Amino acid sequence: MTDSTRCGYVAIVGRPNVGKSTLLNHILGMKLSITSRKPQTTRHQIMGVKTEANVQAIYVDTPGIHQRRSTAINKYMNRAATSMLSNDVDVILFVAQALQWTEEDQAVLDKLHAVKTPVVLLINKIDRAKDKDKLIAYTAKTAAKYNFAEVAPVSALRGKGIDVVETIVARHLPQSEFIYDEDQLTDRSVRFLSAEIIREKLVRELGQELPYTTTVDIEKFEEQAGLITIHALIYVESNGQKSIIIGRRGERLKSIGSSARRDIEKLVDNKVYLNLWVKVREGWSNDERALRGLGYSD
Ligand SMILES: Nc1nc2c(ncn2[C@@H]2O[C@H](COP(=O)(O)OP(=O)(O)OP(=O)(O)O)[C@@H](O)[C@H]2O)c(=O)[nH]1
Ligand SMILES: [Mg+2]
Repeated sequence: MTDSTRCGYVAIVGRPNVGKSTLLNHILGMKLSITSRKPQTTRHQIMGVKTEANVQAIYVDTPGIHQRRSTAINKYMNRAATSMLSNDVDVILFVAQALQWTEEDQAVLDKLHAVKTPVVLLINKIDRAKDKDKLIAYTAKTAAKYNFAEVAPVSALRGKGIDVVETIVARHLPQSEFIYDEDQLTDRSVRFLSAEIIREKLVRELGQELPYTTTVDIEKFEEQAGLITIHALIYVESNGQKSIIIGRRGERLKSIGSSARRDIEKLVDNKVYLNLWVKVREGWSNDERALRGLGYSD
């Protein structure tokens, strides 16, 4: 068994919004990590295991490494991502976006200079790059910025080039017994994933600034007679934010609730009753203690 199987850890890193979580979901063939058009959607490390034939790849999606704010939650997110660079991983997937190179991309790349792990450059969103000559030039220029082990153009959204990524990953995994059971997909609980789904709907529904000041805490998660009852608290930092989320006659909260419920039902394959409350907790996102109580602890 040990000489024929390969198993190891794969970190997915990059600046916010380049498509890291979309990539993980496509590889796993399920929606595990939440995604949105807004940067800084992922806040925690999310582990997803893909076992196929004699290869088990343990992917870890990370928050986009950024330099925008220095509040406690932003520091937590950057720590959650950069700790994967010093951890014992077997290969790092560095994701960049086709035809875009920003200071934030450069800052992530600078951190990679300190690691010895092989780094694979993935140029994502190639479906958006209509000018192929420009894409080729961009790829060559980006590939020359670092001693990458390999380079692959992909579209995480359309599933292009993902099989190539998996082949590259397998090549970098050591011969080892599987660490997880073959049918295990993640180490995250359904409770955690449900809170994430609610947060995804919030991020998708709300304006640019508000998602940073909201978080979701599951108060009750109970299964009884074929029904899962979930009571979730949405924390915000002011009354103004609370009324934005609730919306006119409660309509926004209702629509957030029903789309979250539908996704949670798919995840748990069960009927779900979801109850959402919005609560003001001033300054939670810049308060280390409050953050720990809300599940932001490393
Ligand atoms: N056109 C196109 N859009 C993509 C592709 N991959 C991701 N996206 C979109 O890019 C946006 C960001 O995707 P995410 O997967 O949330 O990005 P992320 O890197 O995980 O972002 P953070 O968690 O904020 O760091 C979403 O709107 C995705 O649908 C792609 O291959 N093509
Ligand atoms: Mg993400």
